[in-house]
Amino acid sequence: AFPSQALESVFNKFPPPQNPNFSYGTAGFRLGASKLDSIMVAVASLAIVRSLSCLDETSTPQTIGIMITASHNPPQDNGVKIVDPLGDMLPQDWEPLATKLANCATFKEFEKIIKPLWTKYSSAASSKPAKLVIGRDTRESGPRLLRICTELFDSFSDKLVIYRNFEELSTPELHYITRSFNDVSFGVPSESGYYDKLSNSFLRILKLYDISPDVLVSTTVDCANGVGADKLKAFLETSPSLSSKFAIVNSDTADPLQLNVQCGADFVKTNQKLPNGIDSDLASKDLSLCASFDGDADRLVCYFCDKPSKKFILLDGDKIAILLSRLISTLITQLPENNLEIGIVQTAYANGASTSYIVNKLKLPSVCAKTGVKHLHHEAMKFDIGIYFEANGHGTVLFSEKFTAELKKFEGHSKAAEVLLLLKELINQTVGDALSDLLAVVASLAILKVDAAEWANTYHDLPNKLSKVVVKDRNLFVTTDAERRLVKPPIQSKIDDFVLQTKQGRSFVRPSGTEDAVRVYAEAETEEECLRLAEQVVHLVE
Ligand code: 16G
Ligand code: ZN
Repeated sequence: AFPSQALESVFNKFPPPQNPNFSYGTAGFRLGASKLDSIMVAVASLAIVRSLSCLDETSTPQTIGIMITASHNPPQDNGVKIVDPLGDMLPQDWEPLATKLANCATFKEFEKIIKPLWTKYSSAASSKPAKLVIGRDTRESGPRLLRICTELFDSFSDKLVIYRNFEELSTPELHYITRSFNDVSFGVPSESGYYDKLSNSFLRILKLYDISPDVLVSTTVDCANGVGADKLKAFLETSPSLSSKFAIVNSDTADPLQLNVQCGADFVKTNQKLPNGIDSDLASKDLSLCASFDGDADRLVCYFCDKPSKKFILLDGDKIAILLSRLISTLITQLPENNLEIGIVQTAYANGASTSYIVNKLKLPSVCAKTGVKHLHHEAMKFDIGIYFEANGHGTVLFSEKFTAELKKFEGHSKAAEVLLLLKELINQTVGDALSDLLAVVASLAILKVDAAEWANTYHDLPNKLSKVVVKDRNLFVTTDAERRLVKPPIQSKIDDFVLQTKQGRSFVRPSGTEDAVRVYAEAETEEECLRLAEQVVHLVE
């Protein structure tokens, strides 16, 4: 039965504001942590309904994940998103429902929406309980927001809801664990299961090439003073042979105000400079590499400083995609035979030089998707091996069932097949994962025998600039063609004119999905031309 009373009492304990106007955006709900209480009730309720609606072959509800995080946002923000049974994001056609529930001002309105769905799905599930897992990053508000969810679940009998509270998790861990609860072949649904899967596959790949962990590049990892620090430490404790190869900086999770401050993947990518805690001497040491995670450890960027000049050199999501593509396409050519289709998915933010490299040098198909992980993920799934990365470092490689079936045929007599199958274990199949991506990068460098400098030289980024323009109403900006062209307002032809006057020029305008602003990207052959193009387009938008 629908637990009307229990739900009402928790709803009223965390009442919504006067005129709620929340929206489930690119990465769920994300805002000032003090405003999230009522949203937690809405999200936890919707997650129950989602679980009841996702039945396995025995008509039992599958496990749904709830992740409380605001990624690279400042410490005082927080957010929450729902993770589907296979570890992917809540489907887009459910997002408006999340928005509607969060914007109910009274329990009456709320019940009117949720009760019919709950009743319908619960009866299809023969009243079996919904199943949930929940986790949070290290933000100060995390435990409080998490307890609103558990308070709601605890107010129902366990005939209605069964949940597992993991407290502190990285975003990719929560995705992995959610999937593992529903798919035993994926892994053991615990943190140690996750660490074992990563270290086993990583060490087995090295072993196939007789690479001892001692000869790997030494990596300094900036963990953004976030959850990644605790998790990387825990991972290294379970893999002692790797612990001397990874040094952790920015690991202060005890002081929540340090999260993402002057450090982390977003800081490094946006400012194109070293984070606190890594100086240019450290960053220019031989046989070494630096890396930054973001606040919830689902994004990775790498970098180093050129030795004589001490110049900062970024290896962003585009470069990571190219490195992994090089390894994977090399392995594919070593297979006895195959008809697997590899593709690379990027967004409009990908540097034009990286896209040219994909198309002209790697001769791989390149697809442009809208910004936001779910869009890239969706496109990548269309390939047998889909490599997707946002320039900001969020990405992964998806290997299809056809891939597994084809390669199993060669097991035992093709090293390349064995390595490819292990890469499927090493690289998180659910979502971008800084730790798993970092291990894949380190393995790729060792196998391809390239160092950071040579990796950086694969191609040279065109000068580019990203500007933020605050406008009256960003909803007036409507894009098409994977956000590369504007439909409204009618300024696209003017942008086209400016681009045509610029050597290797490219520019686009898109409304942000996370902030009340419009973003303008410009790229050109020279720094000077790039700045001019950026200025011209910003001027059109203002
Ligand atoms: C969200 C997205 C991120 C994207 C960013 C763009 C997820 C999990 N996160 O943080 O991938 O790059 O939004 O922000 O999808 P913007 O729309 O404000 O430019
Ligand atoms: Zn993140």
